[in-house]
Amino acid sequence: MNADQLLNNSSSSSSTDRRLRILAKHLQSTSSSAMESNTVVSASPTSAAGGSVFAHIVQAPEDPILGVTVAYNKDPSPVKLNLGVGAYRTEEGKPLVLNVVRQAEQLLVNDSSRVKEYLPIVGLADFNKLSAKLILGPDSPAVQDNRVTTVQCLSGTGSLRVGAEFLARHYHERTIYIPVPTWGNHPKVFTLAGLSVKSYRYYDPTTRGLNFQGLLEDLQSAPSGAIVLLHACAHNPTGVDPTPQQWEQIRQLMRSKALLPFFDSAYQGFASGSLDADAQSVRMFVADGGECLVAQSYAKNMGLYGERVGALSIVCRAADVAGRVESQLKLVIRPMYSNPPIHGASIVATILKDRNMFHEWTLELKAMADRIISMRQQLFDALRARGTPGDWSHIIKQIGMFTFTGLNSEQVAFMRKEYHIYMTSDGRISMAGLSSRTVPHLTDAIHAAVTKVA
Ligand code: KET
Repeated sequence: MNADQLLNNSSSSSSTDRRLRILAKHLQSTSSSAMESNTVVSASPTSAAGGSVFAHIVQAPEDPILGVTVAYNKDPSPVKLNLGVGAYRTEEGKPLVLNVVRQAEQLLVNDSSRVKEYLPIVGLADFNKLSAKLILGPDSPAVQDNRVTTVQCLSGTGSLRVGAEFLARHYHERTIYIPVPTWGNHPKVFTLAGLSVKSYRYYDPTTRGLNFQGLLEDLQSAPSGAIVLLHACAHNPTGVDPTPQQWEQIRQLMRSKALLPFFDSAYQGFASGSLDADAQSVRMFVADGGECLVAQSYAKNMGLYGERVGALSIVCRAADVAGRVESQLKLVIRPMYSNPPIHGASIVATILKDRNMFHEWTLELKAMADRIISMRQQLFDALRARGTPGDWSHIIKQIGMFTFTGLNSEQVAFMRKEYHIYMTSDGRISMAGLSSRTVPHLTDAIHAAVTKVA
C-alpha cells in the first residue's frame, strides 16, 4: 500500500486508522520533499535491477543534527571541528565521562550480587522515584501523594515518544503545539506517535530574544485542552528562555485554557549550573496542583549519551488516576521494546541515592556549565577584538549548550568547506564542543563568513 492508498483506505475513525492516516500524510510530505531535493532513485518494485524487492527504496537524507557528525567523521582535515551535535567536550576536545559515573560503575561491577535479569516494563523503581524527585523537587507534594507515575525510558527521545504515544491513545485533544524553532526531532516524534503538530511563535530573529507577545497570542488561540511542548530550560536551538515572570504568565494562560504542558527537560543543570534553578519552570506548573508530563534525559547532565537513560513522569491530580495511567503506559512500552536497559539507570540511581556522590555530581555538572559559559565569553571577546561586523552580544546572553548565531545556511556551508567547521544548517553551534584552543579558528571562520558571504 502506498501513502495514497493508506489515506483512502482509512476513512473510519478508530485510533489505529487515525494513526495510519497521520503516518500516510507524513510519508507523503516526506516523499514529496525528497523528490524536490532530487534524492529519489525510484523504480517500480517489479522493474528492480537484480530483482531485489527493496530496489524501489529511495535514499533517505541524513538526519539534520546527527548527519553533521557523519559528515565530520568523513573529513580528513586535521583542523576540523564538530560543533553540530550537543555533546560535551573537554578543553582538550575529548568526550568526558564524569568521575562520579566512573565511581558508580565501579561499585556496580564490584557488586557480585547484581544480575542481568529483565527490569520491569516501567524500569528500575529506585531510578524512577529519584528521577521524579530530581525534577519535581525533593519534597514535592505530588511525589509524596503518589500522584506522579514515572517510567524509565530510552533517554529523552524515548520518554517523549512514550508520552506522545500515550496521549495519542488516551487524551481527548490530539494536537500538540511546538515552539518555532525547536529541536528538529520534535515534529517527527510527535507525528509518528499519532499526534498532529502545530506551532507557536517563540523566537524573534530581529531581537534575538523571545517573541513573548506572539507566544501568548498563539497559545491564546489554541483550542482548549491542546498539548503544549515546553523546553524546561536552555531552549534548543535558540538558548532563549522565558524569565520567571514570563513563565508565570504562560502558566496562568495555559491553566485558564486547560492546555496540557508537556515539558522536555534535556538540559537540567546545564542552563544555570544548578539542578534546582533549572527545574523551576516545571515546578511552577506542578505547584498549582494541575497535571503535566515531563520527559527527562540524563544524556547531557550526567554525560550518559549512549547509555540512553531517561524518564517520563506524568503528574496527575490523584493517586488512583496515576496508577491507571501507569497501567496504560505499560501497554505502550511492552510492544515497543518490552522493558528498558538496566546499566545506565543503575548508574543514575547509584549516584542519586548517595549523598556524597550526588554532591560530587553537582560539582562536575557545574564545572561543565561554567566551561560552556566561559566559551561564550571567549568567543564573544574574540569576535569583538577582531572587529567582526554585527552585534554578537547574544553569544553571552543565550543559555545552555548552544548559541543560535544568526549565521545563514550559505555561511554555514562556507565555514564547512573553507574552515572544516561543522554545525547545523540553521547556524546553531554547540558551545560545549568548543575550547580555548579552537576559539581563534572559529573566530576566523565566522569573520570570513560574515564579511565574504552575504
Ligand atoms: N530534547 C531536546 C530539546 C534535545 O535537544 C535532545 C537532544 C533531546 C531531547 C534528546 O536527547 P536524548 O539523547 O534522547 O536524551 N539533542 C541533541 C542530540 C540529538 O539531536 O539527538 C542535539 O540537539 O544536538
